[in-house]
Amino acid sequence: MKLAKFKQPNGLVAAGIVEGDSIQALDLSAGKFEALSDLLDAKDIPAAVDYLPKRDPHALDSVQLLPPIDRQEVWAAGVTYKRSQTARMEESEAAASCYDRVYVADRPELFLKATPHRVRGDGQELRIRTDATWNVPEPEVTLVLNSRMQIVGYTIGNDMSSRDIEGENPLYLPQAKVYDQCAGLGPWITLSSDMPPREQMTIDLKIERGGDVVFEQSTDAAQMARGFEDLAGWLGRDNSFPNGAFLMTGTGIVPGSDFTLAAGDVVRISIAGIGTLTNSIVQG
Ligand code: DO4
Ligand code: MG
Repeated sequence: MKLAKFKQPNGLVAAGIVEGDSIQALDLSAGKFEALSDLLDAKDIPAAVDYLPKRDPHALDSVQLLPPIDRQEVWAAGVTYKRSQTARMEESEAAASCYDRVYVADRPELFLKATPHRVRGDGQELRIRTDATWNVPEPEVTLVLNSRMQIVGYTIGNDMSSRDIEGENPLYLPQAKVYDQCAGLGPWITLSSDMPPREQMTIDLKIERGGDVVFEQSTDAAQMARGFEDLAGWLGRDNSFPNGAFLMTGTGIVPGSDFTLAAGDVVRISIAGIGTLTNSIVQG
């Protein structure tokens, strides 16, 4: 089952269920849910969705999808793949040992990535900071956690990052990672029961510039050095999430050091079991 947020042709925002090429708005109020995050907190989400009245279907390509978030915080894990460890160590000689140590440490790197207003969905623009010169998208399997820190679903995350700022000093990480339009989420949430096993969760990143593909690479979630449950467990330690949370699980794809994103680029991230998140890039 795939759950989304979208703008209906009448302009009203709704939660919806995606089936094939169509989407149907759900009447959340019939289940006394105020928002999609409440539905994601239900004990039995498929049963709750079955119970909710549904409106007439719309063709998916005729509606504007929105990021499937309302009140949750977005967190992210770092240096969970070997490729990320290597890339960070190249970025900053001074901080190399931090990245080297965290890759093998019991405690993972976790950071607050975004609040809802900084997030964009499929078809919306993501941004490069005006003061950054070396930028990349980070394609990440993203866990959808309920308030009990259970993994109820998965979506695609783009952890936009300014490598020059992060490389200058690791203490600048929040500025390299958190700013307006810094996070992509979507196009929807696939419930956990409908996801393929982790070894089959392929992750593909494609970056287009002026109609040409300028970067393309694939990996899969089995390359991760940590488990999804383990990351969710660390996030929930001494930390409560009454509205649930999203947790980006780190990138296994980092373009070479000579590559930077540019305004006008189109970033497509595909993850097996979910779909494709497409965002165009702006700066300033
Ligand atoms: O330590 C910096 C952040 C790393 C990160 O975002 C990642 O590995 O995905
Ligand atoms: Mg990342």
